[in-house]
Amino acid sequence: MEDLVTPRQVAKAIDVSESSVKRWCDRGIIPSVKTAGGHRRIPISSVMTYLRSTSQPLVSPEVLGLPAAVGRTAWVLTRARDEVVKSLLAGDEIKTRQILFDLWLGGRSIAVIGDEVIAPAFEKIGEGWSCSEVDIYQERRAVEIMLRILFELRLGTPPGDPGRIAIGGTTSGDNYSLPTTLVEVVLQAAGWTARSMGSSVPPQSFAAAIEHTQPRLFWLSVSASQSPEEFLEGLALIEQACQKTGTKLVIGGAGSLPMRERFSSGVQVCSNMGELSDLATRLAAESSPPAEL
Ligand code: B12
Repeated sequence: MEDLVTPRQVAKAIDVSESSVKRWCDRGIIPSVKTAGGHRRIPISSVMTYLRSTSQPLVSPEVLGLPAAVGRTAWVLTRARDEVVKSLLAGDEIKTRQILFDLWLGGRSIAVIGDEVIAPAFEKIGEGWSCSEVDIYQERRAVEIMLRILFELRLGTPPGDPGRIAIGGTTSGDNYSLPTTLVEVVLQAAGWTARSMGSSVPPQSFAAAIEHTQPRLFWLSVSASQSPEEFLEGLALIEQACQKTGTKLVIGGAGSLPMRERFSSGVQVCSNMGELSDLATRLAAESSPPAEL
């Protein structure tokens, strides 16, 4: 997917005149930038925000680098999940992308898509793997496909507030990349500048990242089952760094469940992306300057 597109491309994609698109750009209805030569260029994220807010049909999605059928189907979440399982197991990236973009362009939030389609779809794939109905390569390929689509969805969200930084990832021994990437996209969609540091990062290194970056929020995604003693020892280092920098520490993921009772009161536990998104919105409102009367 291209990051910037021309008014002509947008006009073709939504079947309106180029001059209408240029007028919307000039009025700020579709935020755009100008090249050195004075030509308007539109970030894909602006086009997506416009489409989501107006429900304007996407007539030629391929002009914006999206699969030809995007924007044509209104999905029920449970059916979308079943179709995502099928398309992921078949390695059909185009179909998977189409379903997720349809949901998103249809107004579903990334948090809802994550909680109600992506996580349950992978749960099904995990069940298939544990009873040998799904081959390892199918599971690994499904993760790679989903990561690419999440990055594309992130491109579709406006850049976050540079003063509202969030970083996070998974600690040593936890090789799961999908949940931490999903957290990044959910926070980005809530207006944060969010960057996942990836998976299996030693706690000492996370502490260093927190001190260098001074984020407002730090997240830990815990999927792999961990030795509680080892995890809590690492967590203490991360908490210390968060206390120094005034960073909110958020933990989520199934692997954190057995240890939750032992977290200190400074740790905010979230069960899913919906809760995280609500928390991120609340924190953002606390840090915003008061509205002028
Ligand atoms: C893909 C996968 C892997 C891949 C991951 C690859 C990658 N690059 O990410 C790899 C190959 C690493 C893997 C390895 C293993 N896996 Co595995 N894996 C999965 C699978 C199929 C999907 C996980 C996933 O990405 N889900 C998608 C995400 C988005 O959903 P989610 O994790 O449920 O997250 C949601 C919430 O938990 C929450 N959340 C998660 N993180 C956070 C963070 C924050 C801040 C917040 C707010 C919320 C939040 O929000 C999300 C959306 O609702 C699961 C199946 C399942 N049920 O989850 C098995 C599963 C977790 N794996 C399992 C097992 C057994 C293993 C291995 C031990 C296998 C082995 N013998 O080697 C190893 C352990 C690896 C390790 N120590 O890191 C079991 C765990 C059983 C158990 N109860 O312990 C499962 C459940 C499969 C099964 N049915 O048996 N796995």
